[in-house]
Amino acid sequence: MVLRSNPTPSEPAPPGSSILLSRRTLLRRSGMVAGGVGATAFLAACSAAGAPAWTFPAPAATAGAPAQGSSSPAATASPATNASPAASTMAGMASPAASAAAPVVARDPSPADFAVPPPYRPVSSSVIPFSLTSNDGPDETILIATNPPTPYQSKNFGRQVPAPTLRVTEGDTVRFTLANQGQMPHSIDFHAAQTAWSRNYQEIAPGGTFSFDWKASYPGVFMYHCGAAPVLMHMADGMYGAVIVDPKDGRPTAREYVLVQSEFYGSGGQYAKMLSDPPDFVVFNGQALRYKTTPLLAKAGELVRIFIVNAGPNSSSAFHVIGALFSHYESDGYPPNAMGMHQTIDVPPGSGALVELTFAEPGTYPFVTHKFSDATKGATGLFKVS
Ligand SMILES: [Cu+2]
Repeated sequence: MVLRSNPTPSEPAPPGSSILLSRRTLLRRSGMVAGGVGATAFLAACSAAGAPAWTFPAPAATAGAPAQGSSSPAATASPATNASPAASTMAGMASPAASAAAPVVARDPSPADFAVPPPYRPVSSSVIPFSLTSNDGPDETILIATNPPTPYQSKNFGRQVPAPTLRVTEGDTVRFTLANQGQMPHSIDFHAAQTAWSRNYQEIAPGGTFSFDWKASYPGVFMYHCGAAPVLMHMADGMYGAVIVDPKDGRPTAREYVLVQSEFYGSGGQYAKMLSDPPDFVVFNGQALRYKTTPLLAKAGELVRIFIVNAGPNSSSAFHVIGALFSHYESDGYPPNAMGMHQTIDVPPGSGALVELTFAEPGTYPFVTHKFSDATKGATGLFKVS
């Protein structure tokens, strides 16, 4: 199926360096992240898709032994020059010791229209193909925050974090294929599927390909992720995405968004940091404060539906929209779980939810996890309602 074929309703970022400047300006106004803009980062190039990329000096040789033999820059010994966790990450990436090595390019974690899921369609009489690549290594560096610009060496599906959203309909059969393009084993775990872990969720060696069919028996909003050991690290490094299974008869017409909440620890591959919690950044759709700079759009009076997945790996989401109430809530996005008015919903790690709301009047409405330590670390965005 074609993924994310809808035009995005959020405002497109301006091209070239103005992307960075406008983001910085807006972030300063937001006052949500402390610290200045790192002088060592600069806008380097635009990808084919028009997404901005940032280039950082190469990291120094690693000084420790990161988990799983990863060559993560996380273990560099550069001292932090600033108390902010983001600034220490920058310091780790920007060690002058490695000026002869190739610079690190950090790209936008996910497409600009990621928040807009593909449209509903009726159940298909044929099998739905869904293919992913798994990736790791220095080429998979993403920008998890923009103020200051903060690179993170991800592991990912489809070269993006979060991974592509799969949307199918109750009763569909999915033919899934994983091609491991990484340098370490990866695997898949679809929470929407019912199949033996020992059969279909096993690790695939680098260069390997694996395929299996599964049936979307339950409508809902589900997480999928890599389950390769250590699973905490593969998830925290970015290997997760959302599956939306629509009920057979669809849902009422609404403006729809998908939000995947997740956490980042250090600059990639820092297993001890992931184990000890707390995170340095908590984000929606791969980057801190992404939707403060490019708000999600809506109109007063229209029905808005949000599919939420909390990829964790450690923190629950207390999802809340400031100035609005959810008129409808389904734990796991499962229609029989439907409940009425909620002010804040709990989405545990590894879980999903569906909420619907209607904005009463034009204006700006922040959305957050009401666990405010996490909201302050980047899990804050805006709805701009006309
Ligand atoms: Cu993996």
